[in-house]
Amino acid sequence: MRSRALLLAALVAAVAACGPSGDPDLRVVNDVRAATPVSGSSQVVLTLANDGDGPDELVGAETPAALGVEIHLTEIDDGRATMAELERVELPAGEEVRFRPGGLHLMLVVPDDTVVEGGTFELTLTFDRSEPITVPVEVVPLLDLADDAFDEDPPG
Ligand SMILES: [Cu+2]
Repeated sequence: MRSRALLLAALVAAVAACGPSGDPDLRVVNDVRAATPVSGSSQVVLTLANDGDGPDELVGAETPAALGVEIHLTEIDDGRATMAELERVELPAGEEVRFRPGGLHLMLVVPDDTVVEGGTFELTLTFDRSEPITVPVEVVPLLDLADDAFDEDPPG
């Protein structure tokens, strides 16, 4: 009976050690830019790469320069653009995820007066598994972000 209990303990330990395999290794690829605000909000453009061998998820973002930061996905429905708010975004191992106008993007809600053309502020990204990443963000005219918008890449 004693060896049976030991075997059971070993099995429980083995199952407990079973999480997602591999470790994520996240990196912000490009300079992060935000658009000058339009009707009380501002879109943030960035690309996140996961160079690791395990998955992660973006679960939130915050900045002292706005009331809040939401993760949005723009969808074209009947020729009309609508935005849905997402709770989290998967960052698969070995892949890059782009946040840009017309697709997946981060949106500053009620940006303050530092979010003006030529201004900069800090943005902190939080993840399910990795440590938070803080990056400087440059504010540029919305049209300067248009090159990135509405391309053929499927979002996420
Ligand atoms: Cu949005």
